[in-house]
Amino acid sequence: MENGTLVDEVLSRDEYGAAMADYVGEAEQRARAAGNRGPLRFDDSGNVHPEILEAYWKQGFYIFEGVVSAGEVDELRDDVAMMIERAPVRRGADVDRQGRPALGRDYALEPYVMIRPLSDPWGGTNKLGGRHPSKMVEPVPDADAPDEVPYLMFGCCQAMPAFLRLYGHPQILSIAAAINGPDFVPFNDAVFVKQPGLGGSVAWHQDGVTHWDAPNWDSGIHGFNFQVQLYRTTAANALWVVPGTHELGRIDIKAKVAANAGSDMLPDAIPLLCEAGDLTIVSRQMLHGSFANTSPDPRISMTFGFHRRSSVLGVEGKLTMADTKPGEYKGPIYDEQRIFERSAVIAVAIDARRQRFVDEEPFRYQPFIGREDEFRYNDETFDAVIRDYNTRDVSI
Ligand SMILES: O=C(O)CCC(=O)C(=O)O
Repeated sequence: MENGTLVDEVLSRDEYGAAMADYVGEAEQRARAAGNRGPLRFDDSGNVHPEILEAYWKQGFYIFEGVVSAGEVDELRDDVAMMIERAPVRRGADVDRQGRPALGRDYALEPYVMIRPLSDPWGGTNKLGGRHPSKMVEPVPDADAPDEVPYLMFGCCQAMPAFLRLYGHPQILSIAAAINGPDFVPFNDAVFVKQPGLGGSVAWHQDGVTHWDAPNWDSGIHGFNFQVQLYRTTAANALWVVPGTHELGRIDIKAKVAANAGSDMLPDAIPLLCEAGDLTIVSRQMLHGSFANTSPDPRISMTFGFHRRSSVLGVEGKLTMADTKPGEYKGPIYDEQRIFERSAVIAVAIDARRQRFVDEEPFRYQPFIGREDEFRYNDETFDAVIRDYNTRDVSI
């Protein structure tokens, strides 16, 4: 079968894989040519190497190889496996597949987004401010697939001790500081779950919804997202990006797909090919998305983002999961208190990590320097800072 418009076709898992094969093969070559990858390097003063920052700002993404150790990846895999197992059996259910209480029934926010296998829950909807205007191809899952599977899992710092420790990773936080300044502010976090033959697609989109028309708009104003990969990614299951699009302002994605004969296989996109333990950074202004995972390989992406303080302080939150038309949602104003409370998760995460990795030099997070003792990881701070922390996310 030739690559082309597949949106109206009913394709099995195998047929879809075959229809994507040429496109995927060519994109892999483009990905290898794009570079922008390698180990995290520092200059003589201990700052993230300027060549890396230059490469990030030029293309809007970077792949840091081997940032998270194999042992830590194993701990993360165990916690993610637990969270997947404890997912409600379907939307709204109180029990998991084995009839046990599903995880998170006592959380302020539902931690699971459940979807039909291989579906695209957001494309062509008003969800998340309508930022996914075009529907992806939805292949038909195998007959024995469950009715619903986890797509996204939230509340990671509360649900998974290994994730909380990852959130305090000194090298990862040093990249955040190099890009968004030492007083950087957290955005949100989630696990993108792309199980083999089941994982849904994420329609092409740009993340930011707030500052596109701002007089001080620039290519970094909506911040960035990190992803730590727990398994090797392939072109068939990876996150894809269109390099350089973080500099272009708001893109007419519908028109772009229409100009591509209606196909979601955008010609200039590349997959982010990683090994387990690699860390990717992607500007939230990049055009990015992912295809339904019809492949035999899992992708589990621990995803968490950061902003510049100036992009969020005094700014009204405009991003919501709810079904609202662009510009319709009125969120909270992010004042000093809100930002401090959400940032405290980083301070506690740094201490949780210090308690586990005793030989590692902890990251020094500027807004909490001198207040470290108030934010040690213990039962009290778990209740005060971590429990339901994602009700305080800073979403633009
Ligand atoms: O990992 C994916 O497939 C999608 C990630 C994404 O859309 C994001 O991080 O904003």
